[in-house]
Amino acid sequence: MTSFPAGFAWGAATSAYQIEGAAAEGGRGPSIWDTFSRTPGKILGGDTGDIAVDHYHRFRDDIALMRDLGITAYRFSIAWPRIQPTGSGPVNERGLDFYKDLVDALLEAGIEPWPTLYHWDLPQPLEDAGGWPLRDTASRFAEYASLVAAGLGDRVPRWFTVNEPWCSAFLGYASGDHAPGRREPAASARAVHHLLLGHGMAAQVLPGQVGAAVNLYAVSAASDEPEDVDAARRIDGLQNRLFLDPLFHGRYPADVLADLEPYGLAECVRPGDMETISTPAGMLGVNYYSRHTVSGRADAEGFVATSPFATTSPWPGAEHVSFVSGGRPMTGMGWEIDPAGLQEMLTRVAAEYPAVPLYVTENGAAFEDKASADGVVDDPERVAYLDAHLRACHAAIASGVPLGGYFAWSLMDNFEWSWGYTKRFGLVHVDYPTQRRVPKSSGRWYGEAARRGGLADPGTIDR
Ligand code: IFM
Repeated sequence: MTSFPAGFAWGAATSAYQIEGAAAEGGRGPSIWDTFSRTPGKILGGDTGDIAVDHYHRFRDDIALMRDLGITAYRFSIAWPRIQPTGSGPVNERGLDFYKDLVDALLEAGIEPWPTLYHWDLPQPLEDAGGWPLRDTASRFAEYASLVAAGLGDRVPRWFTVNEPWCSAFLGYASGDHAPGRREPAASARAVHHLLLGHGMAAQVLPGQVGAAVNLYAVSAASDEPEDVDAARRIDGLQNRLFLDPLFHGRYPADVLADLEPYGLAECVRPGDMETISTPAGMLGVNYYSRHTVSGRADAEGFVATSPFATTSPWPGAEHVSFVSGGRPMTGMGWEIDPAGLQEMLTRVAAEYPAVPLYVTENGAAFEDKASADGVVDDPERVAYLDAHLRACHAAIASGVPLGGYFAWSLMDNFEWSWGYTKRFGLVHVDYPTQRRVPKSSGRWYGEAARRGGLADPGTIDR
């Protein structure tokens, strides 16, 4: 057996807007995702998170499902507009109570709660005031964090602040593929700084271990030609170093600052900001899905669909870069499957930003699941994906990387942003009309791995 260290967290992850539903219950205010998903042409099939998978009402069953599978840690997100319906002002007690009940039920089931404060659902009034490009949004986020800390700090030992700030900034404000759907590259550069600042300010008010959860990609140049090497530098800069360097070195990478010069990132930085952003926070969440293979040549052919409706680049200063095939098999999202890239990124982060406890806070795959009439899904491709990526984690740990846990994305099928309900990432199948949940083979496989604390050796029958 390939054994993981004792205490390794075997988790599953979700986020509020993707699963909760109950959009108008418990005093919740509207978020940018409510507005965006109700805008025609933004989401496949006109889907919204209004009902999602109704976790708001079914959370106790979902926790029982996790416990029965063998999952020992649950990463969920707290919806800011449930805690502060307008994004500022006093706490909405009914919203806080929902998360108190959720956390209490998790603890009772022996499952560790790993909340994330911001998984993209900015209260709409804060966007109306300017959104993340506005500096004040970082202060509002810190205020929200202190309300959550006061309400849940007695029972939650670890927190993630912002999830995938690359997506919030660049899909939200440059390409417009995500809420709030703005196509203003200069605003996206300002959003980067204020998301990081918000993280740092929140890290100063949250008790216990705190980290951001960043989406890292391994990046390769399509060839040794200088245009391709430069493309790889730019994409690695925007995707990885733009977030990691400020968090752990207290400075933006000079080459990326230069690339973003026309968009004014440097002008947002005030004295003390970089110290705040690099507040020793205690951990880092790594969300990993794939590798980017990139070319800067004008004749290169390639495309990565960040949304079914993508028209505009989410890469300010690197709009000319093409994303080309690396020749690997792909998931149902068209993302290349590259577990070696996970090992590469974990090893690199541990070397370049030493002594930071790491957690893989998301990893998983959408495939074309076929459910039988009773909702049973046999998904060997997802089992193989999880197995390969967990083995990459194990190899990283064996080489000295301080990796303390892994969270499969996602616990159950859910609202996949601009793809609506057409993409299924779950360990558990959800029949949307009835909301019936049935664990997939991958869910049972993952729960077994969690129970035994390791992976069966290849060739072992593991059912
Ligand atoms: O569903 C998303 C999640 O919200 C953030 N990380 C990537 C997942 C799959 O696209």
